[in-house]
Amino acid sequence: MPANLPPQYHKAEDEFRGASTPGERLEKLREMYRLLPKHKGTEKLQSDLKQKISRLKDELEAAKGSGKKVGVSYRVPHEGAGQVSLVGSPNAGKSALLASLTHAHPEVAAYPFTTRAPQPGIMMWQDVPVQLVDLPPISLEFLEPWVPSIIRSTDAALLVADMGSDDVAEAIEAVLERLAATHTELVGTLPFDVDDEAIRHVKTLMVANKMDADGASERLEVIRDWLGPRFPILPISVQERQGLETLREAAYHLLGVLRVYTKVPGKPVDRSRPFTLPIGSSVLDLARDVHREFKDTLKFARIWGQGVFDGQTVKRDHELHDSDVVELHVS
Ligand SMILES: Nc1nc2c(ncn2[C@@H]2O[C@H](COP(=O)(O)OP(=O)(O)OP(=O)(O)O)[C@@H](O)[C@H]2O)c(=O)[nH]1
Ligand SMILES: [Mg+2]
Repeated sequence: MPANLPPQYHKAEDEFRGASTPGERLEKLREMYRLLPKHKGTEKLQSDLKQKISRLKDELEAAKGSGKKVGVSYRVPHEGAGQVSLVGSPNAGKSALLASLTHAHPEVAAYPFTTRAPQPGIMMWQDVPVQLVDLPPISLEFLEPWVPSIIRSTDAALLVADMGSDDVAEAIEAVLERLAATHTELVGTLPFDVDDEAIRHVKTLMVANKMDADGASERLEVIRDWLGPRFPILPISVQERQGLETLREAAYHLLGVLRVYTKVPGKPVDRSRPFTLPIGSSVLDLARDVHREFKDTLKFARIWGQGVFDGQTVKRDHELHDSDVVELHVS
């Protein structure tokens, strides 16, 4: 890669990587080509870009010609402390849930198969941003081919069930079966040992929505008997705004992370943005996230929080706890 490319080129490239539709990707590739200085040193890049543009154009043409969305694939760049997919049967209230927990404005409708593309939104739990991704529904007859790969690449899932429907059990079974057929297993607890590397286990909370509907409590009993051993189940009603605060917290805990605040020696704590790291992380792991070089230059840390006295000096391998304040001392 030639080093002297203009910053606008790198910006277009970043946008290309973040684009979620083939149309957007094509537009960004064309922009990159336009911005690329045309000289001997960029010849290889010019030809790569031209090839990519022509391949993508073919794909889009083929999709138009057959009237089908051929080659559509979506990627949702991860944001916040973790990404949680909204998975479930048609009409369960996934989009309504996204709309009530984030600032996103997905289409919500009283008929099934409303959502056609992934729609991300940021949900705050206290001061931690968690990314939710609304997805098209899954049923026995219908599964967008790109949906399992998004679910496999997220950190956790909410399995949204429609407690207003008499067919809720069959609908959930269909979701679980269709995903299992793609080696994607929704589970309440991640297995300790995985024999088959092809299988991706996704930590899941079941969200029993529409608890305001007639007959919902009876259906919940049936679902609890069946799936209670497999998933934690949280009853909610998006419509009545019941259980939503509990859900925010539960969704955060699904991620298996802790948050810590950093402090520069002699300065006040930076409470504007917590760092989030996997539970079990050490002071050294935090240092690595704060600055790439800190992993080599970190000498010790001082901590305010659980299991230490205020400002206690700790070593690099000290295990962090939620809400700790950490002052990193580097050489
Ligand atoms: N009674 C009741 N209706 C709800 C509740 N939550 C959502 N709905 C309604 O259920 C219908 C479907 O909601 P959506 O959010 O579009 O459902 P979805 O799961 O995104 O549907 P697809 O995009 O087709 O998969 C809408 O009419 C919502 O208003 C709830 O808690 N109670
Ligand atoms: Mg929807």
